[in-house]
Amino acid sequence: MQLSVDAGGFLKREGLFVEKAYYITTPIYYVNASPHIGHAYTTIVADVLARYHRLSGYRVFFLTGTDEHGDKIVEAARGANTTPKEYADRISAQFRNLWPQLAVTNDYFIRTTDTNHVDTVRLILKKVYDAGDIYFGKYEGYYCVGCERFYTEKELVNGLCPDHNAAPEYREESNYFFKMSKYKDWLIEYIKDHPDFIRPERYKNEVLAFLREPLEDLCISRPKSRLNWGITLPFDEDYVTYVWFDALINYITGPGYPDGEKFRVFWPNAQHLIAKDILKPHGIYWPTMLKAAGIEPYRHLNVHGYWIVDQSKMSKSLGNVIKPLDLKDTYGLDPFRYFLLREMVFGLDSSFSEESFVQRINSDLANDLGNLVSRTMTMAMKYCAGKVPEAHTQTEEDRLLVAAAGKAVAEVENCFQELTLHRALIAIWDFINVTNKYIVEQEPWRLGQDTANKSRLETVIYNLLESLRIIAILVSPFMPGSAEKIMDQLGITSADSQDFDSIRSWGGITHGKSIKRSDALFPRVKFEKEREKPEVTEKEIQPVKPLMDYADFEKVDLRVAKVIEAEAVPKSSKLLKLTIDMGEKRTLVAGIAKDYKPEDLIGKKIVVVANLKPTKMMGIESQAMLLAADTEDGLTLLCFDREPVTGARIR
Ligand code: ME8
Repeated sequence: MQLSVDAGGFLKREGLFVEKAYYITTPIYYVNASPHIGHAYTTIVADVLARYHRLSGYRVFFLTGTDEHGDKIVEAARGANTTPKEYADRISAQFRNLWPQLAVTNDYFIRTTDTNHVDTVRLILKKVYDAGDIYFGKYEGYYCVGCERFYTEKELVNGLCPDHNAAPEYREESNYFFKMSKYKDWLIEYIKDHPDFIRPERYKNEVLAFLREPLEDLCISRPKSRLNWGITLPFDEDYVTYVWFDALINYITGPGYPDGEKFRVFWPNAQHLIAKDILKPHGIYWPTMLKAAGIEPYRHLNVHGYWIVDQSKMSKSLGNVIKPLDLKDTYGLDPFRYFLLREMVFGLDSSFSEESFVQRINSDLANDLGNLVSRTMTMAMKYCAGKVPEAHTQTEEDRLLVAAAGKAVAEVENCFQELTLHRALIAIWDFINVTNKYIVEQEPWRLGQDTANKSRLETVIYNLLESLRIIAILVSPFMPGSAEKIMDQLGITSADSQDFDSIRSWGGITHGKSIKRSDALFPRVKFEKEREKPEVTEKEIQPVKPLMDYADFEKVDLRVAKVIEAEAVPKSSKLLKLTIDMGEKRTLVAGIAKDYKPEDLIGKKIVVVANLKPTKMMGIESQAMLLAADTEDGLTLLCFDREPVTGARIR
């Protein structure tokens, strides 16, 4: 697919004009505190959306940044014994430097102290003032500095701001007001005519509920005598504007309002992404401000829920603030991105727990995806000499695999339209599980035992490699690093198609391409608190009881056995099924799935008890028992100092 952008900024595919532009924004974050997991979540969701749209042939503009004016920045700077500007520079840099470390691909980073932004705010203020929608008046009311807005008495809960649980200040002063009330009826009609303007629906309903109450005009200024850390009004030098009338405008400064080429291309498909805390400014103030300034409303307001930690909001005083870099450094970037996207149902609150994070890494990533990649690559290297084999006649089982891939691609695309990103991951994992099952059912290791099965073996391996290609592209917006590692093993380079078009049909991986096997994608991890478990002390080790005669010991037949094949036992998180060679072939079922990956066992020489009566586990007959010892964190297999002979008796 040949994509190009013409001089007008419009996208062309193979010479044909297509206007596929996608503009995604995050809130611009306050610089009164360092970034935490909530900021990381919104920005990573925006990144996943940006990456997906790029892969789907859209021209994308992705904007994030920092919100630097207002009382609370002045307060924070005072607390840190510095000036607001120096303070804002410092914290803004923390945000700016964080994003590349989380693989966030924003196109622009805006600061409300940037001169182009200051100019745009003054331009809009002048426009709205000249149109008669800004007036000077007296105001008295309850003001919450945390929210940087006035509250009506009805909105307060027991006299406190519902968001900050703090008493607002009573303020009385003359200020400038934006005639927001004038646009109330227009906004209600607009929301009703555009049912997905605010989504998910629960937040649209919340905005409509706000609008059923009287809508007051919006106070947009502060006298410089009280606050000068803001943008001077173009029509009164003694006043500044700050926070909402300042901050919201960043969304049009970014792409270059009024006559920037990007503004013209991207604004019609502007997608704002926020959490529910700032629904009112985005759902009410912003569309009415745009209307007053003669600018079309944005396309969608996408609202997500809150990350809750230990059943409460994150706060410095509770000491439960989760820092994104700490998690990334401990568990890796892609697992962190995966967890955030998989765990939160978009629109609802979600509880953060490190324990469930670790569980997801071990089950979804190490077990399901990691094992699939390493088993497939091990077999492809072993049976196909490091090249993508040819696919021959497809069977019914193969057609089911192809159909499952098609279903996953269609579902993922649908989920991206609806923003149900956790469902997109579920759909991808359904396909991963189908592929794992395909391996178990097709038993490539059995096919590999007889050259008569060569063409069937090649077809199975081809299908597995093609499934991996599709999976890699599907997960790439979520876990770009891991997707790249899978593609690297598959020999897919930047010269090959890696977009969503290339996975709409089966067969994109080409026969003859060189492939390679690399280290495990997702090493298993331990939950921090588990790691802190005290060491096994000598006291806890069972004392040895001298009960057995030598003749009894002689009855136990211990042998050296070589692992030929290993696989997970379906529906069991503990058991692995091994095929061993100990002079004769045996099947052995062992509870070591938490400690060893199947592919790491192949070729290992272990110790087994060879003369126990066979027993059945999960329907599989186990014909020997392996020996292992406890370690601080799981089991370790008995092994040898020097290479023993397979089948040798242990004396
Ligand atoms: O409100 N869970 O900035 P802010 C999920 N400057 N997301 C969370 C979160 C949590 N616990 N906590 C914060 C402002 N967020 C204004 C915005 S925009 C024109 C001006 C995320 O630093 C979420 O995106 O308080 C939320 O909307 C935003 O951070 C608030 O960031």
